[in-house]
Amino acid sequence: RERYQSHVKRGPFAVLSDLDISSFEKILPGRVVTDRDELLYSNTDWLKTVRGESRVLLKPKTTEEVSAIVKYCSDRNLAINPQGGNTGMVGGSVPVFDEVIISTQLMNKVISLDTVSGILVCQSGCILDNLYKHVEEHGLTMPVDLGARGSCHIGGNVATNAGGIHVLRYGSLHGSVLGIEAVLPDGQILDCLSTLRKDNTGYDLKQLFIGSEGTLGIITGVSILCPQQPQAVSVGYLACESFSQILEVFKACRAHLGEVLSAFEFMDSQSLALIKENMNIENPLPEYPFYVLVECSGSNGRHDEEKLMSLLQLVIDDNIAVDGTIATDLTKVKNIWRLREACPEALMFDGYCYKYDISLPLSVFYQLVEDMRARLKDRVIRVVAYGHVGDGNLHLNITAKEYNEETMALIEPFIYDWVAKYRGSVSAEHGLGFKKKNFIYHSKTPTAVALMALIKKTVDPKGIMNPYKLFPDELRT
Ligand code: FAD
Ligand code: 2HG
Ligand code: ZN
Repeated sequence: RERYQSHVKRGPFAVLSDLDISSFEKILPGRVVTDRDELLYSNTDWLKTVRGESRVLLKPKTTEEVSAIVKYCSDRNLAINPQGGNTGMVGGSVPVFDEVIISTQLMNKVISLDTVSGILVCQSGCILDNLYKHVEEHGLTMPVDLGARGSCHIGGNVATNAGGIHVLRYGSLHGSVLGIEAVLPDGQILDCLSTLRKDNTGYDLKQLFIGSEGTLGIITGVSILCPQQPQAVSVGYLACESFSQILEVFKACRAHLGEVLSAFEFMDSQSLALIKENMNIENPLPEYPFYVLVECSGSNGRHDEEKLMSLLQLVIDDNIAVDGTIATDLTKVKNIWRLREACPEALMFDGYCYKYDISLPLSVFYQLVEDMRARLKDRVIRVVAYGHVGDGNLHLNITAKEYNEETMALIEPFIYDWVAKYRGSVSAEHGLGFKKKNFIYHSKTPTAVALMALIKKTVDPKGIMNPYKLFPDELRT
């Protein structure tokens, strides 16, 4: 806490009183949490790197209840922290000081599913994995998928514009979310919960909420277009000698797998060492510098499998991959995905993790990792890189026994300057939250940031909605 408390000042908000607690009790009988243990969990982020000190956690069940508590907070000038599954990676999901936590965990109802159009309407607190199970019963799937699927909420996914493993196939949530219902910072309900594919009646307000990280209001309902569930999924796991070979494999996959290509992920050898050392997960292939995971899914399993087999043969014959294996049955497919999805958790066992989620042109993608290794030498335990290479999204993680000021000074702002030099993004998919907000200018122009601040000021003039997040310190309202 001390590390950042000295840099951030508490805003001019009211301090929670006993009267506030009893007023919340009247609106949400039995759903006002002041228990220390439960609060500690909601005050601490998944990575265990930031912690707030909120004294109350509210669990509404309906949009009207959210509206009533937000209106109360607005009238009292109490700051609010919207919270979904608390799996966010940039410190956005937990309070910085004593903000009132409003959790969507009891807003977990599916409202409707149109099985002809594939349009799902649900409350924002539905856990992503539960939505998968629900729509799969009707031959559909979700257009977003990520390792945190068992805990994250669809509202949190939308609020962060979560990317994940299937952006390559289904695009981002900006395309698949059709409507949003949100409670604005003064308690008004904004009903944009459209189920229309086409609606050009003025500004598309829902887009503002996608990726707004809880700063414009609390998303209470989501309408989302679900694709057809693939009949079969097969996965190829290949080894390469160099990063440029990975790019060649990607090119080959795009050319030869076409419409059945659904994910293209990479890991370097340090990632494989990480999961072996910290979670005892074995690499099924011998040691090589790089690995790629290619997923195919479509309506004809045998056809996809044949395509993947011939792709594997082609990349080996052309010397752009050195080894590989294919999995078609569910357990093997899951085991291969486990190699990639275990990485975030495995990092935690080292101690402290300096986490970076960046977009870069593929031509310089891995160069940053090498520059970082050369810069940090043996100051750290490891520098590992994996990510959604098919989307140009690198996850660069540096671990050490504990946080160190001098190490940090070697990493930042060097890494962000490097990214800005190549016109990359300092946050590809995790958002800015609390941890990255002061680097926004590395990826956005002053004019763009000023317009964002103007929108924030208009929607949330008191600045109560997730303060200290997304905007750089000097622009905080
Ligand atoms: P939270 O963590 O609770 O909140 C995240 C942000 O959204 C906060 O700013 C919060 O205030 C805001 N928020 C939450 N709910 C609402 C709401 N209803 N209304 C308004 N604001 C709200 N992210 C990716 O993009 N791609 C990945 O591949 C990916 N993989 C992950 C793997 C693991 C193991 C973990 C732990 C995380 C991963 N993440 C990934 C990060 C994280 O899961 C996503 O950002 C996720 O979408 C957050 O959802 P959540 O419900 O946990 O939201
Ligand atoms: C993933 O793709 C997540 O696994 C987490 O976005 C990334 O651990 C990370 O840095
Ligand atoms: Zn990711």
